[in-house]
Amino acid sequence: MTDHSSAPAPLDGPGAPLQSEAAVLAEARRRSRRSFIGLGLAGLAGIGGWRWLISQPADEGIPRPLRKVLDFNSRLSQAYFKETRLAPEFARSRAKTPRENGDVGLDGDVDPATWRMRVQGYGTGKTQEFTLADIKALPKVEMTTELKCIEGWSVVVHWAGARLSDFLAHYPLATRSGRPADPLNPPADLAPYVGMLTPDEQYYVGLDIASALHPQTLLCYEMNGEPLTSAHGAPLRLVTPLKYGIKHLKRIGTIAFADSRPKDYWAELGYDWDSGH
Ligand SMILES: Nc1nc2c(c(=O)[nH]1)N[C@H]1C(S)=C(S)[C@@H](COP(=O)(O)O)O[C@H]1N2
Ligand SMILES: [Mo]
Repeated sequence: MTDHSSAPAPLDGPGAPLQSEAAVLAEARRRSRRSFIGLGLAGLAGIGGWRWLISQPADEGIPRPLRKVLDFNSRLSQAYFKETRLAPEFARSRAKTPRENGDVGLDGDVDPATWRMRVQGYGTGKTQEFTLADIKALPKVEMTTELKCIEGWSVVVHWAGARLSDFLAHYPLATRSGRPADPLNPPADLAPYVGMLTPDEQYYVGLDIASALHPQTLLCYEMNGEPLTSAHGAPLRLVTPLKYGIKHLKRIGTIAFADSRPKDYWAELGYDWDSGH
């Protein structure tokens, strides 16, 4: 995956026009040369520019010129994404407890003994239920990585859980054929996207399959050596340190695979769908 001339895997769904990786990176260089990359509102001179902007037709509720910048950022993070690129890891002694941030979908408490994770098979469409013991029976992976929030804070946390890729190798639910998902050799029948929802479906995230199968993407049940508390997502949450905190869905209820981008709570509010960093 070092060949920058080849187009990235079709992460944008069937038929979607995808710029090649080289084209996206060349465009990024061109834009940064012209100090264009942070365009946002700064590139629009004064109030006249703002009037022009808000008079533009809207796309998903966002004026089209801004939507273009968001879409461009999204393609950029896809172009930089490699399954071999790892988020930095830190000494465990640096780990701290993050603030309890975001409680959408976390009303009430969940009993870990009766909780079930429901996974809808891509091929069969049938839902299978898993207990916390099923997740804990998979190899336990520990890592000390940074949780970065779009609000501008970040904190080093020690996480433990099972790799989502190990789960999908063991329970072959992500392929049409029923073959195990292999992150190093993704078959053509692998689902291109994964969606996750809280049990009450109030919070939800979408991930491209490469991010889902990344070795640091965990179905996480421990934070700093202790079982997750309810506010941090007990009994099971997602941790995916190449993405901002908004993608780290707490209290997983349902996982489903999809052919196009699953709905995403913060993308609906205008954030970049990929939210990589
Ligand atoms: N169910 C759910 N998960 C969520 C959120 C939320 O509101 N509801 N907020 C997200 C955001 S914005 C961040 S920064 C992280 C924070 O995780 P923490 O509370 O463990 O620090 O959780 C993410 N997961
Ligand atoms: Mo966040």
